[in-house]
Amino acid sequence: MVHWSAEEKQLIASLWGKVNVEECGAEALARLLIVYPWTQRFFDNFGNLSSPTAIIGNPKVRAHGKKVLTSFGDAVKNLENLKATYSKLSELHCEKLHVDPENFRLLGDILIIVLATHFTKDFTPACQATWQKLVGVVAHALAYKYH
Ligand code: HNI
Repeated sequence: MVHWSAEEKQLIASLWGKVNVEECGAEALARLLIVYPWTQRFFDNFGNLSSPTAIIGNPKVRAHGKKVLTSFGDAVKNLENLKATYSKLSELHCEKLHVDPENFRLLGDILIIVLATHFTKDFTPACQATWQKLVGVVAHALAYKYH
C-alpha cells in the first residue's frame, strides 16, 4: 500500500484547497486534447475540436474537465483508499470507454503543469514531487481493473 507522510498530506491538502476545479479542470483537459491530439478520438461526441481555439472554447470540454478534476478531488479525500475509490471508474474507463490507461499518465503530467503554472510560488520541489506521486498513484488506481 502507498504510504503518505504527514508532510505529503499537508502539501496535497494545502494546494488542493486553492484549486478552482472548473478552471483548472477545463485547462487540463483542453491541454491534453491539444498536446496529444489522438486523445480527441474518445470525445467524438463533443463537437468542434478542430483547433486549439475551438478546444479551449468548447463548453463540453470545459464541463468534462470540471467533472474529471472534481473526481480527482476524491483522491485527495481518500488517499489511503485509492483503489476502492476508483474501482468503478476503472471498470467504466476500461470496459465501456476503452481508454488506454497510458492516457491517465498523460493527463496527470498535464495536471502538474497546470498546477505549477497557476501556483508557481507554492510549487516547491517537495510539492512537485508529492503531486507527481499523487497523479501516478491515481493513474495506477484507475488502471487497476484493466485486464
Ligand atoms: Ni475520464 C468519463 C474521471 C481520465 C475519457 N471520467 C469520466 C467520468 C469521470 C471521469 C468521473 C464520468 C463518469 C460517469 O459518467 O459516470 N477520467 C476521470 C479521472 C481521470 C480521467 C479521475 C484521471 C485523473 N478520462 C480520462 C482520460 C480520458 C478519459 C485521460 C481520455 C483521454 N472519461 C473519458 C471519457 C468519458 C469519461 C471518454 C465519457 C465522456 C462522456 O460523457 O461522453
